[in-house]
Amino acid sequence: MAIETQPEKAEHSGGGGPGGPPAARPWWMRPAIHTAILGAVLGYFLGHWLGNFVASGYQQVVEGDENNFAIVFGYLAATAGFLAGLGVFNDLLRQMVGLPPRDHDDGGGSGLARYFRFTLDHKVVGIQYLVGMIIYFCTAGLFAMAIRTELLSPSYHLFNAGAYIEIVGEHGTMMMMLMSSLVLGPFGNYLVPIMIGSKRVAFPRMEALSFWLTPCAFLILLSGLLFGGFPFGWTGYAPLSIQATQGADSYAVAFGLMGISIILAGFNMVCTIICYRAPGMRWSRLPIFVWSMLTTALLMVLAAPVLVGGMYMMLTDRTVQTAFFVPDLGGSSYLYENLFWFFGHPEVYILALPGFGIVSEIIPVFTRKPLFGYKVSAAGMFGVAILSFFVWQHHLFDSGMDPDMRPLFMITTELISIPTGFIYLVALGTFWKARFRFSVPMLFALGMYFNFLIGGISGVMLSDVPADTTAHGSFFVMAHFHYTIMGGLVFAFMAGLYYWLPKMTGIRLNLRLGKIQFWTMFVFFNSTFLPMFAIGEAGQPRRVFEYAANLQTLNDWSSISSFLLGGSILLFVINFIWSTVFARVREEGNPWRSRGLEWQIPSPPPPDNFEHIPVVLSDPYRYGFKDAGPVADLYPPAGVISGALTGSGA
Ligand code: HEM
Ligand SMILES: [Cu+2]
Repeated sequence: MAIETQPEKAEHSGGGGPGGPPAARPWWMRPAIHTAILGAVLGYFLGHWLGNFVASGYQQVVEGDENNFAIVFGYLAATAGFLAGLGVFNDLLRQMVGLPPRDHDDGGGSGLARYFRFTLDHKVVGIQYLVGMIIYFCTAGLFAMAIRTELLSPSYHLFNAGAYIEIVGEHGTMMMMLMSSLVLGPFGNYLVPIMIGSKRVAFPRMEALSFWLTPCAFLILLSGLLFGGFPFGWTGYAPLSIQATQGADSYAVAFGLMGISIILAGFNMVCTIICYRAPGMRWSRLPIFVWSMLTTALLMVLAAPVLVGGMYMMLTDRTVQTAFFVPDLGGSSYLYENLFWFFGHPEVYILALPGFGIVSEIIPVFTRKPLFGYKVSAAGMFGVAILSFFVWQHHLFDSGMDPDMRPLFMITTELISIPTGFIYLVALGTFWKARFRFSVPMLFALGMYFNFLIGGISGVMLSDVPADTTAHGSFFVMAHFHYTIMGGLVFAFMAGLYYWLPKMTGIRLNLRLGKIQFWTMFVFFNSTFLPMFAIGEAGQPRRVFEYAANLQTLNDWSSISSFLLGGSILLFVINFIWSTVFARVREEGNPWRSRGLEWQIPSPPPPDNFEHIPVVLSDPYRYGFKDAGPVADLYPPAGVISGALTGSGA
C-alpha cells in the first residue's frame, strides 16, 4: 500500500514554515485575493494591448471591425495574472531556482482569509468549491428564471430573439461546464481523503488550481454578455461559432479553462484514490461514493482533453484563421460536432455518476441495511464509464451521419441502460423490506430516484432513432435532460449537503426548513419539467422564444412552477446562510449513526484528519449485523504503522 508517501506534512511545515512568510512582504505582494484581482486587471489590459499590437495588420482585423485576438489574449493574460496574484506559480518558481516551497499557509491562518487563498488543505479547497458552486448554480438559475419569464407569452416579448438566445446560452453553458464539479469539487475533495483514511490528497497544488480556475471560467463566460453574448447555446456548433462576434470568445476560453480544471481535479482524484488508501482499505471495502468519484474522475481525465482541443481549434479558427471547422476552406463543421460530443456524452455521466454515488452512500444509513449488491453497483459505474465513450453519435442522428451508422449508436446507447440499471436496482434491493428513516438527506435521495427514473426512461426513448429524429431539438429533449441533471444530480447534491455539512463544518442545517425545501423543490421541479415533455411532443422547438399560441397554458404552468422552484432554491440559500453564519447549531457527533469512516473522527475534522493513519477493518455498510465490529482501528498499535506517519506539525 502506498502509505509511505503520506508523510508529506514534513515538506509542508518543515520546508518553508507555514507561518511568517506573508507578513514579511508588503501588502501588495502578499499572495491573496486582492493581489489576484490586481493581477487579473493588469493581465487583461496587457493581453489586450498585446493582441492589438500583434494582430492589427491581420486582414480580418483590418477589414472587420473587431479584433478577436485582443480579447482572447486579454482573457488568457487576465487568467494568468489572477493565478499569479494568488501565488499559484510561486512554489514552482522557487523550486526552479533551488529554494524550498513556501507560499502555502494552510493550517496556519485561521478565519475567513484562508478561504480566499491558494491553499494546500483539501478541506479548505472543498469548502471553497462548495461556496463557489452554490454561487455559480444560483447565477445560472437566474438565467433560467429569465428564460421562463420570456416564455410566459407566445408573442409578447420581454427580450428580442438575439437576447433570448444569449440568455439560453449563458444558462446552459454555465450549468453544464461548472456543474461538472458540483459534487467532485466540494464533496470529492473534502471527503474522499477522509473516507479512504488519508491525511491528504495526492496533488494538493493541482487540486487548488482546479478550484481557482472555476471563478475565472465563470467570470469570463459572464463577461461575454458585454460583448454581445454568443448565439449558439451551450453546444457551440460550427460554423456559427466561427462566424459569431466577440462574445463567442468568452464561450471558448471559459469552456477551455473549465476543461483544464476538470482534468486537474480528475487526475488528482484518481491518484489519491489509487495511492493514498489506508492499510486495510481494499478495493472491496471502498465506499461506493469513492467508487463514483473514481469513475467520474477517470471520465474527466479522458474526456475533457478532447473538449480543450476542440475549444483551442475554435479559438484559432476565430483568431488566426485556421479553418478546422470551416467547410469553405477545407475544414468540417461535422468534425466539431464529433469532437464536442465525444466529450459531451461522457460529460453527462460526469454529471450523473456522482449523484448516484451520493444516494447509494446515503441509503444504507437511513435504511439500516447493507448496500445490496455493492460490487454490482461499482461494476455498473465502470460499465457506464466505459460505454459512455461509444455512444456520442446519438446526438448526431439528425446531423447528416451515414444512416447505416445509426443502428450501431442506437444499440450502444441502449446498452448503457444496463449498467445504469445495475446502479439503480442496487438501491431498490436495499429498499427491499427496509424500515426507512425519512430524514432530509433520505428524502432528497428518494426524490432523486423518482426523478431519475423519468429522466432515464425518456432517455431510452430518445436513443431510439425514429423517436429521436422526431423529438430532436424540441422541448422533449429539454425535459429529458433536466430530469437527469436537475432531478438527479442536484437532488443528490442536496442530499449530500444535508448529510455531510455537519461533518464538514460541525454545523447542522435547519432540518425543518430542509423538509419544506424538499417538498417544494420536489413538487415544483416535477411541475416545471413534466409539462415540457408535452410541450416538446406538441412541437415547440428549443432556443426559440416564440411558440404556437395553443401551447401558452402549458408554458405558463411550467413557468409559474419554475418560479416556485426558484423559490425553493432561495429557501435553501437562506437556510444555508442562516444555519452556517447566524444560528450555528453544533452537530459534533455522528447524527445519522453512520458507519462511514469519515464519521468516526470529530466534526469538523482536525487539520490532519487522523491522528494516526487508521487501519481499516471492514466495509462501511454492516448495518444490522449483530457482531459488526468497528470499521477501522483509529489508534493502531505503534508497530503496525510507522510512527513517522503521525507528525502533524500544524
Ligand atoms: C431551476 C431549474 C432550471 C430551469 C427552470 C431550467 C430551464 C431551462 C429552459 C426552459 C431551457 C430551454 C431554453 C430554450 O431552449 O429555449 C433550458 C435549457 C438548458 N438548461 Fe436548464 N433549467 C434549470 C436548471 C438546469 C440545470 C441544473 C442544468 C444543468 C446542470 C441545466 C442545463 C441546461 C442546458 C444545457 C440547456 C440547453 C441550452 C441550449 O439549448 O444550449 N438547466 N433550461
Ligand atoms: Cu449523449
